[in-house]
Amino acid sequence: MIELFSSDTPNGKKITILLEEIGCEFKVTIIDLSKDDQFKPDFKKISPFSKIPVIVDHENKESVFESGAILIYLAEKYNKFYEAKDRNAINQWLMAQMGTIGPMLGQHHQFHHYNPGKSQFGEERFFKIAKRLYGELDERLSSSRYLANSNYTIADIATWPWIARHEWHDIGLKNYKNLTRWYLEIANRDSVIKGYDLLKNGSRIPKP
Ligand SMILES: N[C@@H](CCC(=O)N[C@@H](CS)C(=O)NCC(=O)O)C(=O)O
Repeated sequence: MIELFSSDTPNGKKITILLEEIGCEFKVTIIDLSKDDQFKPDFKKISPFSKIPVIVDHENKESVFESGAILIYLAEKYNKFYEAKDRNAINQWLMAQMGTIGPMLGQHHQFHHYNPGKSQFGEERFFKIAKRLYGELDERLSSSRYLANSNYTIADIATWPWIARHEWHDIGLKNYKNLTRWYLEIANRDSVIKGYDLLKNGSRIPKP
């Protein structure tokens, strides 16, 4: 059984979506970031930077932190969405999510969604970067069905929950037709619908 320590955020949803896709037994233990649960000593033992998500694999007692490492661990363990022959391409798109797409859209959330009016520089900078990312993803998806290649992989699973925050981004997802095609195709998967609803409170995927 896999235990996922998480919150209802894009990084958290990556993992519930993959777990639903794999169909393995799992349970979610909520780490309430608003109550600083992430700083509790027991959690810090498995999460050195006090961040969600983390998994514990109760079969072998291994724990894994960092969402990209968790996706790779689960995909390798269950041999799904990470085909050996495609790994070079999948790794590049997965690392682009981890190093660029997530951190930049995360900053856009901070300045544009959570703290508007506090820094004109921050708002403008990250709005511009987020818009550029939409364009770059749209361009990639004009020549490839999914991010890494023609198969749905952990690179898509890592990126999709960030685009699912499109209402916060205020960029107009529907103006990016390839990105919208990819977004909706993934949004219609049963496991994505279930994994998106991490808290099991009926949360529904926002459509463009
Ligand atoms: N690179 C990390 C980022 C994880 C991350 O930023 N988690 C946030 C929530 S999405 C968090 O736990 N923040 C709490 C904190 O930093 O105190 C990953 O992909 O796992």
